[in-house]
Amino acid sequence: MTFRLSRRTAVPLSTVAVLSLALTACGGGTTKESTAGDATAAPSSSTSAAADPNAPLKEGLKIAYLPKQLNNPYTDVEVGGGKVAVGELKGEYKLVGPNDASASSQVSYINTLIQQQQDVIVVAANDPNAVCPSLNQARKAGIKVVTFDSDAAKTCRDAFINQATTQGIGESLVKMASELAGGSGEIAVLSATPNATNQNSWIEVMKTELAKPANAKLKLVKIAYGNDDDQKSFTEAQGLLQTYPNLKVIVSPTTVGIAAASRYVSSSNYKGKVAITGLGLPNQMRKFVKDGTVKKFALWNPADIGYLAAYAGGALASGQITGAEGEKFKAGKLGDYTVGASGEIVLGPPTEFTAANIDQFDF
Ligand code: RAM
Repeated sequence: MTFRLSRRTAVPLSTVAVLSLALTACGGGTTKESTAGDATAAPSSSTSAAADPNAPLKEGLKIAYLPKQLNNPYTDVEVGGGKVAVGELKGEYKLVGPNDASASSQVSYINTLIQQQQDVIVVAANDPNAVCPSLNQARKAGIKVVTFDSDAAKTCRDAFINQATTQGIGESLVKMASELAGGSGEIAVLSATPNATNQNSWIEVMKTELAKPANAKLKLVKIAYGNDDDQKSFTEAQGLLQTYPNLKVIVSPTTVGIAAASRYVSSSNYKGKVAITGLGLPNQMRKFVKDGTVKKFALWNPADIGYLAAYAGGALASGQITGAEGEKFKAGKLGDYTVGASGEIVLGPPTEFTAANIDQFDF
C-alpha cells in the first residue's frame, strides 16, 4: 500500500495539515454491499491470468468515466484528472453519466459502454449492487472495470480506487465533530443518497467510533439525506436545525451537502452557534471559512482519484495487474502504487482545511 498526499497545488509539506489517521483498515472497503443482483458474476481478478508487471502499457485504450452524477462540481474535478491521465496514456477519453445520483441511474450507461467496446469503465457506483449485473456483463466482454470514489460490490469490479481508507475518513469525521462540539452534545449527519456506498461506509465507521467510551458524550441524533442535490441538501440542513434546537454540529460527508448546509447556516441565526464540518471542496468552502461559518473540514484532491483510476485501468487492460493484492503499477506523476486487499488501491490520506491553509488549495 502506498500513501500519497492528495494535493494538486505544490505547497510545502510543512504548511499542510495532514490528518493523522489510524490507517488500519486498508482492506476495509464497503460495509453495505452484498452480492445481491450478482447472478452474472464474472471470475474474480485473482483467478484471472497472471499479471505481467513488465507488459508494455497499451496505447489507444478506450477509457470511459461514469461518475455518480454529472452536475456536481466534485465530478468536474475528478474526471478532469482522469482526462489528463488518459491523455498521458495516449488513450481515448469518454465521459458519460446521469444528472442525479439515484440507485439505478447508471445501468443504461454501462450497457451503452459495453456496446461501444470500451476497454476500461471507471465508475463511481450510486448503489453497490444495482450496477453489478451490467458491470459483470462488461467484464465478460473483456472490459476492465475500475470503481473509484464509491465502490460497487467487490464481485463486479477489478479494482477500487479509494480516496483514503474508509476507516481513516470515518475517524476523521468523528474527530472533527468532537473537536467542534467540545467533546459533548448532539450531532447530525447530512449525507448524500441513502444508497451511496462511500458515504454509507464512512457513516458505519462513524457509528463505531461514536460507540467508544471517548465519544460517550456525543449523541448522533439523525442521519439526513440531501441526495447530493443542492436544494434538497439545503432544505434538509434547515430541517435538522429546526428539529434539533440543541444541535451542535452538522457533519456532512459530501461536498454537495456541506456546501449547502454552510450556505444556509452562514445567513441564519445559527451562524456561530452550530458548527458545520465534513468533506468539502476548498474552492466551494473558502467563503464559509472566511466568514467564520466553518472552522475545519477535510478532503483529498478529487483530480488525483480520476488520474489514478486511469492508470489503474491502463495497467489492468495491459495485463500489468489483475487486481490481486500485492501487484504494483506506476501512476504517472503520483508515483508507484500497490494493490491492497480486495483490489483496493488507496490514494492517500485526506487533508484537513482551516483558515490557515485553505488559500493554498485550488480545486
Ligand atoms: C460528493 C459525492 C462524492 C463524495 C464527495 C465527498 O461530491 O457524494 O461521491 O466522494 O462528495
